[in-house]
Amino acid sequence: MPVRNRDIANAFETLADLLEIGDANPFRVRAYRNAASTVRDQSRPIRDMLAAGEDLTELPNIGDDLAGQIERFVETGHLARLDAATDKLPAGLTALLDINGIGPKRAHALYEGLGVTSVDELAAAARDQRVRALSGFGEKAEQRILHEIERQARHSPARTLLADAEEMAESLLDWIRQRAGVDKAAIAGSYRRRRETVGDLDVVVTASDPAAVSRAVTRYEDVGEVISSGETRTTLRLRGGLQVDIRVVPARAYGAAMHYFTGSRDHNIALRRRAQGHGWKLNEYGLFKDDQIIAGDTEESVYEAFSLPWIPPELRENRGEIEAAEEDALPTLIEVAEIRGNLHTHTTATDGKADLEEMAEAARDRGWRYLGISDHSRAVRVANGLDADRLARQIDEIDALNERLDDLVILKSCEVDILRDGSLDLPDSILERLDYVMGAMHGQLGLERRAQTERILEAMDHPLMRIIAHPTGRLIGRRGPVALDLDRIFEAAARNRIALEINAQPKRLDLDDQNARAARDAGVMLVIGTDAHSPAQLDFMRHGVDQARRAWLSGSDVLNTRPLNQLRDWLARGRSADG
Ligand code: DGT
Ligand code: CA
Ligand code: CA
Repeated sequence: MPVRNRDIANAFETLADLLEIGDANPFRVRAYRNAASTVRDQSRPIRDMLAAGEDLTELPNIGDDLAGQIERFVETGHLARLDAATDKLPAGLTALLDINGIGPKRAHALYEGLGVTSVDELAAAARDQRVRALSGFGEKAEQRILHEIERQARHSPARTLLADAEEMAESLLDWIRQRAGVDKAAIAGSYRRRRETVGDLDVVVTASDPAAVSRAVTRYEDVGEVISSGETRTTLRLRGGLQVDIRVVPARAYGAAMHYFTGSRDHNIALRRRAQGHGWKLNEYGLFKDDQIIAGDTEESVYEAFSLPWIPPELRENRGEIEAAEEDALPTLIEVAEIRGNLHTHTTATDGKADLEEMAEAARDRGWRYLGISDHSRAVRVANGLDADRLARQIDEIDALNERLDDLVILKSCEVDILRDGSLDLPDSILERLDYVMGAMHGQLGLERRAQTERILEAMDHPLMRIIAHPTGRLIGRRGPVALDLDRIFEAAARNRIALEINAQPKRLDLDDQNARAARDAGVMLVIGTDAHSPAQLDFMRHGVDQARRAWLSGSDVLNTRPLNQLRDWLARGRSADG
């Protein structure tokens, strides 16, 4: 199995965690974390770079020693330092660090004092009241740990972020397509509907010899476990843990199978009910009338039998799509190619990995005409947020850079923190010099609903406010949305003409599909921002577009599909009189 960038980055991160738990030198720990993020941000496979004889020490954060370690890792599939570290401390300990309130010191104490090596063991120890006896813990800490473990279990059912599933899914699909006798292969299920997380992958295949393909897939290089295998259906678990259902179907049923396994279940049930109304039967083998197949080779044929146009998978959630199709009122969904720029990015001035020029070049490479630089403000200390002086310097730098650029315009912004009372983290005197102000909350996310809502509403009353970034603050699988009265937020956004973001980071996708749709229906302008902290993350745009499509949005509903002059008009118009 070739070593992927993700494997290298994960190994370095695990190593850094273990070193930290073992109380190693913080600079060493930092060095591994930085190396992990460098590797993760490469758009090309490191193994290809090595094969091409490229020098890894030219990458940021990679010195001779790390380059050597990576090279041996790619050759042997092992990171020797990680093997050595796991001889001393069990790798399972690193999962303890994901629990709020447990840092490296506590993880070490739990291991030394109680022999805890995993989250499950920690939960058991806490339930048996063994944790409170450890020095530095006590009864309160024990209860909080148990509470956090349970809370996390609720927020992270075993689902995989769509973006994390993608590389595994596409590699598997490519491989299946290359098997002898395979005609068609595609991924259906929630993956095709572009849900933000997937429970498993559902692969539909047509082939001349189904049994041979079903046997072959069990030998795919990334298989961790064969859960079941039959002539036409195979269930696998990939090494990363993701489960895959592979079904080989007859060519004449391919469309019906794609339709059935794309789901959603609720969409299928609604369509099946229509079939019953006609006295037909709809299932994964086709659409039948008196046991005669009347449609099923293509998805279009299935919809056409109901006199419906083909419905994009992103809409198939039984949220009104069948009715809309019937009235010929399906939206023309936004596409990545319509995106003309990006209004949410970071640079090395705060916690980004690339400087202004590098980000500008990367934006131009993506065919964009404008790039908004929106570094953090001072309240976000961990990100080295900007104060007014540093922001002023960045403004001058951007002005100078814009003089030299001719096919891209850098827009000046700031992701200014919305403080607890709804005031902004920087004075108006500096905010006035920006092309637009983007507000966001990073602290005090636990306020109760009324206070949290008032806080944002106050910020939205600021005359310079133009965009609210990641409005609910949720992190998928980790942290739920803050308590907010979104109806009031939408009403204020529509009234004050403030755009709400669909943040394109795969773990945020905030607003989510249903909230973004409700916002649009309330008259709110949406904006898709990558929140990119590196050039590679500019490619997150497509994840935001996926979420926007699930929200039924067209290009015209999204601010950053506009040409620059229209965007400038929109930003400048603010809440002035005319529409
Ligand atoms: P997931 O995997 O949890 O992210 O979500 P899906 O939608 O991929 O669900 P999955 O993998 O359980 O099943 C794939 C599709 O198969 C599902 O979207 C619709 C179809 N399907 C599964 N079970 C049923 C069922 O009981 N009735 C109907 N009508 N369709 C089903
Ligand atoms: Ca699935
Ligand atoms: Ca499935």
